[in-house]
Amino acid sequence: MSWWRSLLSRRDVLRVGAGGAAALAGSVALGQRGSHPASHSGAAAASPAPTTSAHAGHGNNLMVGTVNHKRNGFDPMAMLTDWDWGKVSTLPNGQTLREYTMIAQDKEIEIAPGIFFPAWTYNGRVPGPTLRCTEGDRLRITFINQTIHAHTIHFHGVHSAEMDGVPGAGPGEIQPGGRFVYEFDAEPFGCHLYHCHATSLKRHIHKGMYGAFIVDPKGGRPPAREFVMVQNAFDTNFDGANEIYAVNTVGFEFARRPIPVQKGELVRIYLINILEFDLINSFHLHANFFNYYDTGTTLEPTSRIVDTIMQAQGQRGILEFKYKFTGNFMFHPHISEFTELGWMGSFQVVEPEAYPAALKAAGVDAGWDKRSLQGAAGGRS
Ligand SMILES: [Cu+2]
Repeated sequence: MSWWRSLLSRRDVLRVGAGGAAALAGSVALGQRGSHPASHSGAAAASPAPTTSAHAGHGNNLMVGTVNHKRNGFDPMAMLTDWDWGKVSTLPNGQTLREYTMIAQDKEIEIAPGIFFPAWTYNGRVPGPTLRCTEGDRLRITFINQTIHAHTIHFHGVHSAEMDGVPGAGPGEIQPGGRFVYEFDAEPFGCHLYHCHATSLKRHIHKGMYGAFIVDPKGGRPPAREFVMVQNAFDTNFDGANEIYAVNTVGFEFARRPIPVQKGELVRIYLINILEFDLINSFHLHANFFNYYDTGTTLEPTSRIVDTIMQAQGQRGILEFKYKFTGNFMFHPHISEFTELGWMGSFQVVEPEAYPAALKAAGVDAGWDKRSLQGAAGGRS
């Protein structure tokens, strides 16, 4: 496998992943704008059929083939809403205790059709589980290292030095076969991040050891349809630059399967940038403007009515918007190269009566729909 990796440029990787056909993923993806992805076989939403080379160049194919989510053990669409609330109990002082288990595991994952990446993971997935809690909860995270490298978990937030998950503090790096229990109170509320902080830091991050850490304000946020999007990328030939870009790991996944939302409802996105090697990433929404809550630590927007925001490495924020019109609307970074290399998707905005069909087309069920509705009236558990 490795001989060709070293020969390929960033774009060539996608072409080979597309089965060697002339599937110019980026330009075709952009050319697809405005069309209905479910209307052509190569981009069928629920179960995209592998496209033959005869379809290449047709103009509606984002990439040939599809990713085997079952083999990966995770699905980027499911990841939008699969909050991990932990095992919940109450401490003698009345405080809510949430207990999580995080296991470091090595695993080969498919990040674009036919492109496999030897990842280092938390719980066998990239990004790791979306840990979610409420400000003031006591969090107890048991970390078990089942790999052959030393790892840690470093949480963004407020905690003691011993719980910082960096070499030289507390237990430092957790060695192969080792375990440690991180414990601290969740503060402040916001859209945070956790990641491995073992050395070399960039290696542990680009291999996939990170995830979302969402702390809700005590009073919750207004009810909304909520999604977590982790902007990530993969250096497939280990040359210190990324070849595949995505949200929630799989390139073009939300272009192949647009995310269903209803016209007029409040949509809230927890957006996290965990790129390695590239200094910034960005998020641009089509046919709409949004309010932005930088780091999510305020209940008032820090930017209003914007259509593009920029995030440096490790930056996070919350976006809120409503769609006025039905249709298929793209979102992508306003860094065209990243868009062409996989970081592009769309929302399928529908009238309420068309919503069940849109859920079906996206390959999700009523459970996904229920989990996506959060906030003060949402399903906090
Ligand atoms: Cu690590």
